[in-house]
Amino acid sequence: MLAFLGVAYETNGAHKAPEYLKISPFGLVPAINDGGDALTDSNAILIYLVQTYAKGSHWLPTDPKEAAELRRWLTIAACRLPVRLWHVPHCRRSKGPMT
Ligand SMILES: N[C@@H](CCC(=O)N[C@@H](CS)C(=O)NCC(=O)O)C(=O)O
Repeated sequence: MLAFLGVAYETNGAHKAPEYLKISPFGLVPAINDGGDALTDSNAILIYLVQTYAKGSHWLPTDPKEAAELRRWLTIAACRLPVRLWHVPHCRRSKGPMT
């Protein structure tokens, strides 16, 4: 999303490192630190990025039906896909499906 929006960013692959755990206490990705403001969880991050860097763009529709469609796919990605992927052996995580 950052690349789509043309926002410069740096990545840090050490998601269990003490510095990263200050931003993301559960040690999960994604998490961002935007000018000192830390934020975790993909859906929250996606909406924050669009509202901050692309306000009024097509990425976050205001039409109720289009907004509902967006929320539907965000929900599917966050809730249904991880549970479905749990049944695919090579996608299985040691801690169980994401909830
Ligand atoms: N609800 C969180 C889920 C975050 C999550 O489970 N991330 C996984 C990767 S998709 C992770 O960090 N796995 C590394 C680990 O468990 O150590 C979100 O949507 O951001």
